[in-house]
Amino acid sequence: MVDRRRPAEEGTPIARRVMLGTLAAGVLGLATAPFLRSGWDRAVSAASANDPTGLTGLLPSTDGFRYFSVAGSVPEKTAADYRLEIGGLVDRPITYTLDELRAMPQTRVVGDVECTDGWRVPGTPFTGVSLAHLLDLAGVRPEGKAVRFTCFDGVYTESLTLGQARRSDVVIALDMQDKPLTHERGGPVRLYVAPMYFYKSAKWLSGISVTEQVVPGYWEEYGYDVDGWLDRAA
Ligand SMILES: Nc1nc2c(c(=O)[nH]1)N[C@H]1C(S)=C(S)[C@@H](COP(=O)(O)O)O[C@H]1N2
Ligand SMILES: [Mo]
Repeated sequence: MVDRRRPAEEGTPIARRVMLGTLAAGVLGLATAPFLRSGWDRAVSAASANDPTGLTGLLPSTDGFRYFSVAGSVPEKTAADYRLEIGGLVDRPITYTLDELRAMPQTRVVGDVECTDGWRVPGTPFTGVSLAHLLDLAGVRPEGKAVRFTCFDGVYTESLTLGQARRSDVVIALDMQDKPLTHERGGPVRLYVAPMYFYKSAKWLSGISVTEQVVPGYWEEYGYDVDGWLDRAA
């Protein structure tokens, strides 16, 4: 089901700009006091986790990332209860545990992270299983032309054409910056599509389904480009 509410964090650009300006003043002060940073990060995480409006998506964290979630609260998944389901137009549907994904060959992709809102974290390493490898194991049927991603937040979805999904810089990431993905960053498993805007990189990934054609994802229902290339000339 597509949730047609317009989430506050990307829906009100003017209010957002004003609030960011206000917050920036406070953050600049903290930047010179490193011992305070972890306290700030904790406060931001706690506020984000409890905020049903999504407005705390506006709060910057000190590593350059901002927390985004179109869902008000997202359950945390551990290695014990995490599952990734692969199905749709494949010969061998399968469900993986986190340990099984960790035991597979790992690919490290270093790319820029860039949100359409303008914030950017250059040269960020993501490590995990190449999506092409998972698709090969499942055996894409001839009529399969695209891939649809679903998330255990119960709301967000994304999509890629099969050609995009098979690129070597698209990874089912378990680590970011060489550390296990935190819940805040979409762990234990998120998609990372290095050549595209970060909205393509679905957090809290729970399902990969091969489809006959591209099914527009959550933001794409609001007009975002299905082909979210960072280089607009591409
Ligand atoms: N499940 C889920 N994935 C998501 C989103 C979301 O709201 N829910 N937001 C997208 C957008 S617009 C961005 S910029 C990044 C933000 O990732 P971050 O919270 O780790 O910074 O996640 C993308 N993937
Ligand atoms: Mo974004």
